[in-house]
Amino acid sequence: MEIKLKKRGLFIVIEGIDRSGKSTQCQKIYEYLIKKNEKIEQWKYPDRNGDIGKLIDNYLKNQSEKSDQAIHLLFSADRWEKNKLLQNKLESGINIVCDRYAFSGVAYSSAKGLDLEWCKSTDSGLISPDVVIYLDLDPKEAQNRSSYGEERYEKLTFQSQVSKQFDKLKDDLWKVIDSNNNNVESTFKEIQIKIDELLKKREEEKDLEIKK
Ligand code: NYM
Ligand code: MG
Repeated sequence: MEIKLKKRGLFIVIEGIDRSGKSTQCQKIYEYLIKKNEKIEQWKYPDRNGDIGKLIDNYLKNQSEKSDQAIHLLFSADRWEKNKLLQNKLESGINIVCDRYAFSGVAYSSAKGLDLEWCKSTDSGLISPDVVIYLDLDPKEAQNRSSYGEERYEKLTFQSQVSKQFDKLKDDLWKVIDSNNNNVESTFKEIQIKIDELLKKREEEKDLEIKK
């Protein structure tokens, strides 16, 4: 009998409007999993260091113009470029915590008026996350946070529209966390519960695999 251990890493995606605290929570998750002796990497989209990411970075900093469709496709291409690598990492047991993913792609582009289904279609077939942790923040509250307004998209009316589009994407995979209180620790506590649950589930699946 061949014993095949199912040891796929968890793919944890963090989503939210700008300034909702995603990067801080990604770092907290990273540190938490390191403490648990898990293999873990932090990823972020857009990947501003890559070839495609550089084009996106220029656009976000208002140093270049692109049509809404073209920039949507670039964001999507940025994810496709790393999809195989992501798959390999997960299959080798590395957990990935990712700051934004295709949900941002759909929410931001459709907030401009592009067709929601078209926006979704360009990411169709990418690896699905195990959970989408959505940091829910009132766009008015986001305005008061540091560095707000430096990049394209960081305007109240647009962020409110993005928030409405995110609402349309929520499903059973999502864990929505109210982060209006701006309390890093209490927000993380809720995330931790979800992560513990996923780790436990994965262990149980592994046990099942061994018994088969
Ligand atoms: N963004 C991000 C998109 O419009 N589409 C996407 O697919 C992704 C991943 O880029 N305002 C937007 C959301 C942000 C901006 O992200 C850059 P960040 O996390 O602020 O660096
Ligand atoms: Mg931002």
